[in-house]
Amino acid sequence: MAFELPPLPYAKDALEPHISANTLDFHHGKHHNTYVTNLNNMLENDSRTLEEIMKDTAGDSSKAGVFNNAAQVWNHTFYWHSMKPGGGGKPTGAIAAKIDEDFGSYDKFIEEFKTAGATQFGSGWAWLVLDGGKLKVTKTPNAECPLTGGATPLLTMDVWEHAYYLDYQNARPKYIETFLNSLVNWDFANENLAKA
Ligand code: MN3
Repeated sequence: MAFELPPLPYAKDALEPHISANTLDFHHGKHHNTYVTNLNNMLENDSRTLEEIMKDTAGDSSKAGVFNNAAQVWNHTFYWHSMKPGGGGKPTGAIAAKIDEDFGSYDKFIEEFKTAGATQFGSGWAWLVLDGGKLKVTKTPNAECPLTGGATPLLTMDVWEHAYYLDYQNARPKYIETFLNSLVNWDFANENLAKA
């Protein structure tokens, strides 16, 4: 079974002006697609799911290539769904109540998420996860994903330079601010929380 590049859940220009069609063209059409191609080149007739491959190979340096490509395929698909046209701002529903409960306030969550994204040195990801029944903000380097450590990802933000360089150059904090104010998809976080 070969893995396939999942289509974006919206049109390529749907996140403009915050994320350009040009960025999504490269990020989805080239970067994400390359991880799919690499993974298929490394695995032949593998019947495992992406999640199974990630859990089987995480932390095994002899399987780093397979892990990195599988996790990058998974993380990017999760990231596309973590944004939506007209997204951003305060959450509603169960996630809103749980944010107040576990972080103290929405503003406190925002502060932690911004800090995680801004302080992830080099390439990586900022996450909102459910871990041991509590919401937490975490960051991971490179391709790493909290699900291999037993947490349930609810939202993610790609902070690799290719996610924002064409639109924001080196201004990662401006991209993070825009992600939170104008893009984040709280419906997706609520769906993930409901399934957890
Ligand atoms: Mn990326």
